[in-house]
Amino acid sequence: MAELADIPNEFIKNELDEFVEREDERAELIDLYSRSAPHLLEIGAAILSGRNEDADRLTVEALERGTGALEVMDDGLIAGMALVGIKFRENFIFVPEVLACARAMKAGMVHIEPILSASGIEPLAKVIMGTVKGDLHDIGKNLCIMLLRGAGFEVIDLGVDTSADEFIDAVEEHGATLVGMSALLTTTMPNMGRTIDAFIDADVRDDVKIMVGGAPVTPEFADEMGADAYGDNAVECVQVAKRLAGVAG
Ligand code: B12
Repeated sequence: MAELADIPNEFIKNELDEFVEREDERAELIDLYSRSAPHLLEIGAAILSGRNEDADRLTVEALERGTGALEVMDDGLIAGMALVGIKFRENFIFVPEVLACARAMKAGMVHIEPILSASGIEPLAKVIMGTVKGDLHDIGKNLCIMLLRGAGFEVIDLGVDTSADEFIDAVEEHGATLVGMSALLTTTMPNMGRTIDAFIDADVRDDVKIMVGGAPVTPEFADEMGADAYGDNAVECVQVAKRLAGVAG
């Protein structure tokens, strides 16, 4: 089993040691960070300290030296955000700091997106993606969109705070066959169910397959709301979308 001393970045090591108290989270993060390459942990450290120019530069450098875009995203950008999430939850940092970290993450993601999205092939299916009404979190949704585009889906991004009517209108306007909803707050999760009910009331529920995700969402909750599928992360989102669209892989 990996130990704190195995993490090849002093700043990340100290932050983890100081701020992560839960044993399960400590073990999981120690494992993740000790496996990550030092140049990727530097990206994580830049995100954690909200240094967007460094996140930008280090991401470019990592890609230039041949590290795969997915690895840079998982072991650099998302890995940095994992510690941000814990510090925010435990009230060690507050909204302005989290926004600075999210901005740094976006500065890195700008370089990942075109690589993951590069595919000149006929779209597998059209997907409408949005964060539900009342919810402004979009980092996870945007990651899903990047990977969906990279896998060959055409994605129409409705952004955040999306009403049921906006989802339904977009499906009709674009002739989409898949809908993906994201929610990060327990208070906005029920809006996924309300949106599904609105699809039923508008008599268009059978025209689309609906997938849901976001940190507080569970497969059981997805089932109860009447969604067709749940995905735990961006990679699963693509797998689920392929399954719902009836395409191989
Ligand atoms: C960044 C962040 C913010 C930023 C958002 C910036 C942005 N542009 O998104 C800001 C500062 C604005 C913010 C605001 C708030 N936040 Co906030 N935020 C976070 C934080 C730290 C990280 C979220 C994140 O981006 N995670 C990283 C991404 C990659 O993960 P993800 O979103 O889960 O997405 C992955 C999967 O879930 C999945 N997925 C996501 N969507 C979908 C969709 C489909 C279809 C599929 C298949 C999969 C899928 O794939 C993604 C990629 O792998 C979380 C803490 C946490 N650990 O989650 C709190 C958190 C979500 N926020 C929280 C809170 C309370 C708030 C505020 C209410 C705070 C306040 N007092 O104002 C406001 C709410 C504003 C609003 N109306 O939405 C709470 C929610 C608690 C709860 N149980 O409801 C959390 C959990 C923090 C905590 N207290 O522990 N927040």
